[in-house]
Amino acid sequence: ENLTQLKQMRTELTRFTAVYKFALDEVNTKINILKDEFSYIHDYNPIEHCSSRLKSPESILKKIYKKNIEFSLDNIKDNIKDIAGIRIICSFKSDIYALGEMIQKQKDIELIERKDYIKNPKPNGYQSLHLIVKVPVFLSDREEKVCVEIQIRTIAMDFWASLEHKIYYKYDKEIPNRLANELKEAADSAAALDEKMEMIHNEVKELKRSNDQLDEVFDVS
Ligand code: 0O2
Repeated sequence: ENLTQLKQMRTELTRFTAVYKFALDEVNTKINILKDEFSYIHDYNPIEHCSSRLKSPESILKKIYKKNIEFSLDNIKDNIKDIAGIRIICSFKSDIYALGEMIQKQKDIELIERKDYIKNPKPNGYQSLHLIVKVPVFLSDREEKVCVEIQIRTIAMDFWASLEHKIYYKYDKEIPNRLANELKEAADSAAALDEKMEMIHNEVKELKRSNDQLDEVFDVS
């Protein structure tokens, strides 16, 4: 009796984490299709690169503990939305929103939450677009809707967030005020850099367009 129960628990736990891996694979495929389609069909690819990760059991437990939630698979499912996480690094801010829309519009994707930390950066300066979505995963005997967190940001935003993450942990979650201000200033510089690069990109795009038009005129005459 006990052995059967134990076996069942083990199967449940394995299945619990496995579905997040499947969901991650599904969303990764979606992103790769978009990326490949952009490189085959359009002459511009907005995706610089992407990465994905499954939250480790230790991190899940830590988060459950921090949020003061009682341990159960259902509680984990309902409260930890970033067990499966994907990060997409885009070239420009406008690409972030365009890509976010493309993902949201897909029929089998259900948008659960959208946090725009670009329009409303966190007080420390953190910028990113976060989408929490649910995707259907088809198993041998059932279909499960699984949460995936998608973070979309530019290279500059990612540069800042990666280093901030390191510094934050290095200082054991307590940064002196002066450094916090400097960190915020660095985030503002990153945002200014993004704006400048996008402006240059748009101007060159416009130049190319008028050059192409000129070429067309000469071809006709
Ligand atoms: P890790 O190590 O990346 O997994 P939640 O805590 O997720 O239940 P919350 O706080 O409303 O709810 O979620 P939010 O704000 O959308 O943030 C979730 C994730 O965004 C974090 O996951 C980080 O990856 C990233 N993030 C949010 N704020 C910051 C920040 O100030 N600096 C950096 N570098 N990353 C940030 P985890 O689980 O906290 O961390």
